[in-house]
Order: sequence, then C-alpha cells, then structure tokens
Amino acid sequence: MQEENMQSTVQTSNLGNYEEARKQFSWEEVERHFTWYANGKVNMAHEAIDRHVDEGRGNKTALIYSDASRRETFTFEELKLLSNRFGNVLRQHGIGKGDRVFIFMPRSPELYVALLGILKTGAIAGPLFEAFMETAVKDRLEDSGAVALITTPQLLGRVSREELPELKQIIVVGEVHSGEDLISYDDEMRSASDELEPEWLDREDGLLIHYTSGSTGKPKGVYHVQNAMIQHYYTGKMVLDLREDDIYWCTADPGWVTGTSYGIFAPWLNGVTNVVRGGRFSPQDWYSTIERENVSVWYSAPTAFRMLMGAGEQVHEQFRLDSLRHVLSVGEPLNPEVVRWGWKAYGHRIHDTWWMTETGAQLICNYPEMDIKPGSMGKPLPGIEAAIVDDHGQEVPPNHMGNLAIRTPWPSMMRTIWNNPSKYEEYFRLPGWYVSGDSAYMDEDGYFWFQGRIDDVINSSGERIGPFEVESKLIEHPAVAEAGVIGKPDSTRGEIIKAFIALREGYEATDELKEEIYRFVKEGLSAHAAPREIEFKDKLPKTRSGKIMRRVLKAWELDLPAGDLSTIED
Ligand code: 6R9
Repeated sequence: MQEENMQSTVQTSNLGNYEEARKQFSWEEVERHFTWYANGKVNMAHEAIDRHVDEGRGNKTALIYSDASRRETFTFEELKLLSNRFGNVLRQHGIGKGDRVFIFMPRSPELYVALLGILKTGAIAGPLFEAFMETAVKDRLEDSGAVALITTPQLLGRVSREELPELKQIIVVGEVHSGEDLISYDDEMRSASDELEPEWLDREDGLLIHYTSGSTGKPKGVYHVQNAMIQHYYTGKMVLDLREDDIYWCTADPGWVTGTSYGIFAPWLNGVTNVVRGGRFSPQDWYSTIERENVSVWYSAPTAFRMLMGAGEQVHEQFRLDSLRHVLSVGEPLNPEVVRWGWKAYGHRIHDTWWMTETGAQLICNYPEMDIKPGSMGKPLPGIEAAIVDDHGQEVPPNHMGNLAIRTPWPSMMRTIWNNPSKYEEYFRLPGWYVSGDSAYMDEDGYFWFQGRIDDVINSSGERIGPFEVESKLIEHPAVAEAGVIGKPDSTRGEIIKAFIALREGYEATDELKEEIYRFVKEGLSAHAAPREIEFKDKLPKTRSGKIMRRVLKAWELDLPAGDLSTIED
C-alpha cells in the first residue's frame, strides 16, 4: 500500500454523501492499494504484519495482550520474527500450502503468533473456541481433515486422537512430558530460525475455515480465501474508522469470525495497535481495560453491552472512558434502548454492523458520519448491493418484511462450505442473490431493520412478529436483564408469544411482575406482540458470540432435541 493511496481511501471514507460515495466506489480502486495488485503474490500475514516492518513501522506496538496475570506488548517487528519462527516450526514438520492447521486454545499471545505462522506457510487456519468439548472438537477436525493442532496441556484431554487418523501433529503450548508424541511449542520456537520467506499465494488460495452452526445438521466449515483482505482493510478504514494513532479493542475471540476479521486482520492491515484481553468478562475488568490501555475504538456485541447496561451507572462512572472515540457492535440486533443508553453512558452512539461468518466482513453498517436510527443495522457499504426480496427473488417495496439478500459477489464472501458444496449452493437458491437466512425490511430512507432469522419469525393470529422487536421492548422494562422470545404453538392463534426472561439484580420472580411486564409490552408495543406466557430463568442459553439461542428455548418449550449445542456458552 502506498502512502498517498491510503490518503485517497481516507477521503472516500467521508460517507456524509452516501449516494455519491456509492457511485464513485469500486473494489478495484481498493485493490490497487495492495502491492500484490501489481505482482500477484499475496500472503495475509505479510500484508498484516511484515509489510509494516518493511515500510518503517516495525517499532510500532502491534499487540497489547493482557489478562489477570500478565501484560505484554509486541511490536510489528517482534510479531514478524515470532511468526517467522512458528512458520519454520510448522515447515520442519512438513506443513505447507493448503494444509488445514487448527488452533484450540484460550486467547494468549501464542495464539496470535501461531495463527500468523500458519498463514505464512500457506496453510489454512482453523480457530476453535477453547470451550469446545470433545465431540465438537472432533467433528471439526475430522470434517476439515486437519493435519496439525496447536493446543494447551489443559485442553489436550478433549482431543480424541485415536479417532482422527489425519491429525499427524499436536503442538502444545505449555509443559510437555517426554515420550508423549507431542511437539513442544517452547522448545521448537527456541531453536527455530526467525528468518522465513512466506509462501506466496494466489488471491483465491485458502485463508481460514470457520465452523458455524446452522439450525439443523452438523456445523458448517465456512471457507475463506486471501482475497477477503481487500474488504477487511477497507471496512477497517470506513466502518471502524481506524486511524494511525488508534488503540483498538475488539472483544471477540478468534473462534468467532469477528475475532479474526476484526480482531486480527482489519486492525493489522491498517497498521493499528490491537488490544487483546484474555479471561472472563466482568464490567469492572472491561472498563479498566479501556481505561488502562486508552482504547479509542471499541468493537463488541449486544450481549456485552446489555450486561454493561445491567451493571448500572455506578460501575462505568468509576472509570475514565474518555479515550473512546468510536464504539461498534455486531452479532445480534442492537436494541434501541442500548443505543440510547450507550450515548448517555459513554457519550457515543453505539454503531451497529451487520454481517455473517459466511460474508467474511461487514456488509450493512452504521458509518461514523451517518445519522443513526436506533435499532437499525444501517445501510449497505459502498460496493455492496443489499435488498429485501420475496421467495422468488423479487424485490419488495420499502417497509415490507422479506429475505435479506445480497447481490453477488463481494471480495470477502466465502468460497465454499468445506466438504459440503451442496450446502453452499443453498445460499444461492435465488439466482443472482446470496440469501442470508435473516428476515428484515428496508425503510423509505434505505435503512435496514433486522426482524429475525427466517425460521424464528412468529406468526400469531396472522400477524408476523419479529422476536427481536418484542425482546427490545422487554428489556426496556427496568426488571429485565435479558429476554428471548419464541412462538409457541397455539390451537386458536397459530402461535402465541412466549418470553423467557432473566431478571436484573434485586428483582423477584413473581406473578405480579409477569403481569406487569405483559402490560408493559402491550401498552408499549401492541397487544398481539405481548407475551402471553412468561417464564423466568437465571440465565438464557447463548452462543459464545452472544446470540440468544431461540431454538434451544423452543426445544425446552416443546420438549424437542435442541440440535447442535457445540457453540453454546455454558
Ligand atoms: C458476524 C456474525 C450471523 C447472524 C446473522 C444475524 C445475526 C449479526 C447482526 C445480526 C442483527 C446485527 N447478526 N449481526 N442481527 N443485527 N447487527 O455475527 O456472524 O456468528 O455467523 O452470525 O447473526 O442473524 O445472520 P455469525
């Protein structure tokens, strides 16, 4: 990327004139910023790390890692040398281009070094959540045909090696006992050379496989290629609004696509200092991370924001949060109440962004310069054509609910579902469109409003009700910390609305409270949207990325099998 070219990207990031920006935009223009546009040789780890060293930014801090027991910083140069070493370790064991190499460990500097090292060899990285149990790990390693795994002594017991004949090498970060047929990360890193020529790849060569759960069947291996970096880089600039001196914190784990696209690639392609915080969530811990590291751009998820909101003012008021310049959210609908609260609590409107594992990067967003309508996901990125279509692929008029679909292609879209091309085809069942599986509508100003997953939409007495709308109203009630809403079969109404609710501290689960909450929704939203049944729970079932698993609520309710639970939080 040339310095003067980066300037011109910054200028187009002024989306104040959205229509004009859309007209002028071309992906090819963005591609030109990469040196590989001219020579055709590409490697994500080189673009994200080594290039900054080559261009004189080697001494800049790339990574600030901390958890309860340590805090370490790494410059771009240090990350270059460490990932070179790890690349050499892998090469010594015969690993190279196209091999699938998985990572199964908690966040730590070694995880990030390992991932970059994998990419340098041209292998395809597969990050897994540390919380996965034996079957979840096995399913993913088996389906991908992984040849190597990087893990820790604590997690090793969940790797059923006998059942995974293709898994040749296990590299352990931590203590290894001799005679165990394991590779010690520490030993081999010590003796490996820190010089390495990365594997030069084609832009359509592999980058990552992220496993994600559908509503049925086994998890799907979403396959991404090097070319995705065009969009990671560009959205980092336009949507995250990353600038040279930013301290950026994405709270997501690399086991989730947000933790790679926006926890690794977008910040480092833009040469920005990246904060990683290990350990468990607590409001105090997160706010003190922002305060200590002077975080300026913060990307998190609705569940976290709701929990921070639930913690009450007395918590955030103890911290100095004025380093923040831009706050963003992804993963689930961001309730209007949370947007309004964020404005009050942080002085910033939380900017919602919509995208999926399959899309590889953000597609519909609230840009820094845009007027936010609280509750809306925003507008399509320049270069992205989104629409609401009916089941035949015809666009529906504004304010009508339908399938949220994207005109193909875009740079970061998945290239296949690993081992399952027919699953991949299902996303393109309407010719010319990628069908997201979300239902939404577009208003007369071109803002998109999420309604639910297609299969979550409730039909009560002929009214189509998006569960999110009801959930958003519910959490405006002072007693409600979290809410999940499903349609429960009902002989007269087709379905009635049932709400599962976790209460905030200090509220008691009584019938009077149920009655009060019912009336609150009825009066605030509509009678047909009010939950006729309410059940209080200590906790709601959620994925690791914070999505309330309505299908689990439904399974509880109807006494059905809950399906694949490998991504559930606890
Ligand atoms: C990045 C990520 C994708 C699904 C998507 C939708 C939901 C994501 C959202 C949102 C409403 C938003 N989703 N962002 N719903 N508003 N801003 O989340 O990927 O884990 O694959 O989930 O998440 O239902 O289809 P992934």
